[in-house]
Amino acid sequence: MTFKPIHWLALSAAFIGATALTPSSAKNAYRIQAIQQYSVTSMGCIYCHTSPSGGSGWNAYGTALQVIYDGAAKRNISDALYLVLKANKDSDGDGYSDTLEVVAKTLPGDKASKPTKTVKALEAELKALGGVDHFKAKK
Ligand SMILES: [Ca+2]
Repeated sequence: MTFKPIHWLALSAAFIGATALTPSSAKNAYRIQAIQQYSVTSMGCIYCHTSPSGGSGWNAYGTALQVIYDGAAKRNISDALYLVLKANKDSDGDGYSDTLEVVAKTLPGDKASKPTKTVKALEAELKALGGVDHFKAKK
């Protein structure tokens, strides 16, 4: 069996095209990082987006994350995922900070999703984890 150069080039181009980082696989990389860093078992697009299928609409938490990620320093996603929590904001205005929502495994960008525990109880859980630094990327 011999390779004809022209076919080999076409095959290589097809392979490169299939494995190049597409926008959706880049987003999945962000999601995989967030799942690990926030200690959740799964994370839907709705965590950051306004639609369960993702797309260009961002909820309040997704917008806050984007602002940090795209900030002057152009951070990596793991630093941005930590810094957005360290900012100690309540992005969706439901009375629970984004960090406490991550502890409670509710959605920090959706006002309709909020913890059933009290702020005080969640603050105690966060303290037991070692504070917001618990959500820093493990290097
Ligand atoms: Ca919420």
